[in-house]
Amino acid sequence: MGISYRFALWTVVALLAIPAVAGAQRGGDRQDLAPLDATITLGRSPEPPDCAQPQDDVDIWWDITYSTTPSAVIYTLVDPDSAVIDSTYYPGDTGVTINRQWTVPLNPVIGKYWVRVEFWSMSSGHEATAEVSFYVCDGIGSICAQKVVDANCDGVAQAGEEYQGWWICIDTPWGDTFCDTTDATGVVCWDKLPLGLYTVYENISPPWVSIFPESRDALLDDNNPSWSGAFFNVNYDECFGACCKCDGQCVEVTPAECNQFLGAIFMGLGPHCDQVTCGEPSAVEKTTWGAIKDNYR
Ligand SMILES: [Ca+2]
Repeated sequence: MGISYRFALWTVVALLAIPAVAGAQRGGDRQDLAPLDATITLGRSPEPPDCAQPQDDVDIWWDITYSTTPSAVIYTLVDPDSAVIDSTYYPGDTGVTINRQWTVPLNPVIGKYWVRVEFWSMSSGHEATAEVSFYVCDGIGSICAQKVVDANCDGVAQAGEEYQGWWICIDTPWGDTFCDTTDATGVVCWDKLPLGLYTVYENISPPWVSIFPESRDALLDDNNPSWSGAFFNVNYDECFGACCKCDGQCVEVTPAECNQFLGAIFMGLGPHCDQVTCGEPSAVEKTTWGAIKDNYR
């Protein structure tokens, strides 16, 4: 009696449980079919690496696309010390499209500020967050870099060898990287930079070979707020080739450099030393080569 009663009871519980589980699954299906989370498009001006100075207005705007019922939008502005210096709670859908400003105070904390926008909905709670940064400074400087390529393979930068469309990058004092391409005069500039220490560099990959340093430090301060420098490359495949010197050794140099080696044979553009076999030097050639080397020392 006891056993069959318990069996019957478990059966009832199990039968009751089936619709509950099924219902939960259907509910889960409805969740899966729900539209995607909200999307926040958030912008500000000036955009880094440009910076805003005291009394400048920073424009902040956002637009939120959503398919749920908004419960709130929360705006927060955080300074470089992580202090919240401005915030607004927009109830319901009052904050889904906003244009607002923040004016830099007279003695601001210098550095990188963060704008944070959160979207909350009735059904999903916290749906989306967007963040952007902007720079606040108390003085501006500039960095200009020029790109030159050695088109005539003479190892010297000449007028007309400026190069358009080359990527130059800067790392800012606050750890961000910005890159841009050179214009028709081979120049790229950033004009409204916060003062501080930057790294200015180019990214080189074969066949390009740098003649000037690939990376330079640029310190912008009150006395020297502007920095300029050049980056000079040569195209290895176009300007270098295997050169068999009279001592039987091979070096990869330019034709002009190869000509300095009396009796040397330039193997032309392209071939590398591992692709050519230089002849064995004769005793006379060895002697000659030794004399030439002495002359070049
Ligand atoms: Ca040149």
